[in-house]
Amino acid sequence: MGILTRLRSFLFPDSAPAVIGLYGPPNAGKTTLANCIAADWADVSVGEASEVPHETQRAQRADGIEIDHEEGSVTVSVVDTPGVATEVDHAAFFEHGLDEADAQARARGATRGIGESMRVLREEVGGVIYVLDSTGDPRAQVNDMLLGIVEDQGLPLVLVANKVDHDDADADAVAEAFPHYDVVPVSGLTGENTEALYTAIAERFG
Ligand SMILES: Nc1nc2c(ncn2[C@@H]2O[C@H](COP(=O)(O)OP(=O)(O)OP(=O)(O)O)[C@@H](O)[C@H]2O)c(=O)[nH]1
Ligand SMILES: [Mg+2]
Repeated sequence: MGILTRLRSFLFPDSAPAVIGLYGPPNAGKTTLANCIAADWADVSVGEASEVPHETQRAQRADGIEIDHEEGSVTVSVVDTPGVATEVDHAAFFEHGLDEADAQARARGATRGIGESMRVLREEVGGVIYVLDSTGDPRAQVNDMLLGIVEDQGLPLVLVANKVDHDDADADAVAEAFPHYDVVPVSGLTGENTEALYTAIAERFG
């Protein structure tokens, strides 16, 4: 965090850095995108990504992410949250090579994680980046309860159509499914189009 930003936060606590939560279904690429943002601006890592769903089981936060944009700079904290799903079936982990005990443990951790994601949404975040996998059905990936809390709390939201580097990606389908939201197509893996995300972060959360 820059000296001026710190001084401003000290003198004007209301202008304390925004806390942005990355939300979305398991495997949408939240942790990969959080790592991309944190590496671009603070040279830190947020967490481990994995092709096995429900890898993130605790909210993990990076503070002092100072993002430069045309008008100046904005400092935010980024919270990578556990994937939110309506149900967690431990048998789904067998295809990833987990045995019964490991699958049960991962499912328990995933369920706890969903509770933590919701708590953080209610108590800690001031803005949301909702991350969808643009290779899948957009509507099926959105959790109505989560979106309801976002709307009830009046939180600003940016919808990310992630994984646009993938051959099966269809970012237009995400924009068509959610015409009332700002949709930013990106790849957290390759960094493609992240400048547009940084502009959206500055405009919506700055
Ligand atoms: N092609 C492609 N793959 C991606 C991208 N982002 C993430 N992935 C892959 O998608 C899988 C899931 O990534 P994560 O970042 O762990 O996803 P997550 O949303 O944090 O998942 P949970 O923690 O389980 O909720 C991993 O295999 C990543 O390498 C992307 O932009 N493009
Ligand atoms: Mg994760």
